[in-house]
Amino acid sequence: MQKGRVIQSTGSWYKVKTEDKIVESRLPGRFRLEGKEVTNPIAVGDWVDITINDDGSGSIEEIHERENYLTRQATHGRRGEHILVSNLDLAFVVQSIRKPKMKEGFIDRFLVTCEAYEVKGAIIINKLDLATKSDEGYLEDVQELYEKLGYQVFTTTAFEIDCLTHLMETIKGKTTAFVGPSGVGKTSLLNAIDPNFSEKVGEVSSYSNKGKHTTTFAKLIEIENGGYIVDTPGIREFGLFNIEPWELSLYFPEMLEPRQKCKFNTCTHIHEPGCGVMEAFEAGEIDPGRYNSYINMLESIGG
Ligand SMILES: Nc1nc2c(ncn2[C@@H]2O[C@H](COP(=O)(O)OP(=O)(O)O)[C@@H](O)[C@H]2O)c(=O)[nH]1
Ligand SMILES: [Mg+2]
Ligand SMILES: [Zn+2]
Repeated sequence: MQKGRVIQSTGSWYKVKTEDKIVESRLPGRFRLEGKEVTNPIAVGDWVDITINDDGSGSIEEIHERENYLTRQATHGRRGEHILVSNLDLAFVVQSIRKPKMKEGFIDRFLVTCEAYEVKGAIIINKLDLATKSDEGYLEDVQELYEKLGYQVFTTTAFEIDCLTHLMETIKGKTTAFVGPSGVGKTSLLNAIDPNFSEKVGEVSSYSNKGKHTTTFAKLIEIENGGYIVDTPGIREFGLFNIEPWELSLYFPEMLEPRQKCKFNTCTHIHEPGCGVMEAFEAGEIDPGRYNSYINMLESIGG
């Protein structure tokens, strides 16, 4: 038996990277019957044990327990969830200081999703070269706010390699994802991190065109310095899902302590009497922008 990691999947074949090679592997039928809530029993990112067949292909015998995983709702009328990727060490939300302007609501929504899925979240603010004198104070405030909450903040210019040293050290050897709206510089950053990145992504698209629905499966792209970056179309939809209104504040680190003082355990922290979160907000202990994001998210999930 050999241990390996699933780095690509088509739904019937899995590319498993072992210590010394990549083995095209299949999953014995019995696994398919097991997972009831998920549509894919094996996901990209999974650690598995395989045996090697006479023809050199692999058979997946065992799946190691997942540390975490991201899902989205299954498509094509199927019930349950589809696992996009598992065992993610760090997920970055990418924004740019200008062109397009930063959207803190996007950052907060992303971070809440990270908390809900137990994935470590971090922030990249790109296009630092476009920052004006008037942005300086703002950048400092943003950095301080999120770092105090436990999220690393990186400020980058994709075309200045010196700017990227810290980020590159951070992702080395890890499995990471980069999420963000179009135009903020994700592709530029990834190409700076690994000059062959676009080529490696290109492979997956042409591969996907051969089969149906394969684009919904993720791929782990091995980067030059060691580590993997997740490439999946579905990761853009990385959004709130299955979060109940009363639960939302569990995913705001700054609300964890204050919410324990709320009179009602289903408190949504907007109008209820005896609310510890509102008390903390009024005492200036919760950032108004974050509280505003909380209210917007609460409304979007019907709270
Ligand atoms: N000024 C500046 N432009 C950037 C930077 N990073 C990316 N861009 C530009 O922003 C545009 C969008 O970049 P791209 O990497 O395609 O963004 P993506 O949609 O997030 O993948 C392109 O014209 C890039 O050249 C940066 O750090 N500074
Ligand atoms: Mg891009
Ligand atoms: Zn409350």
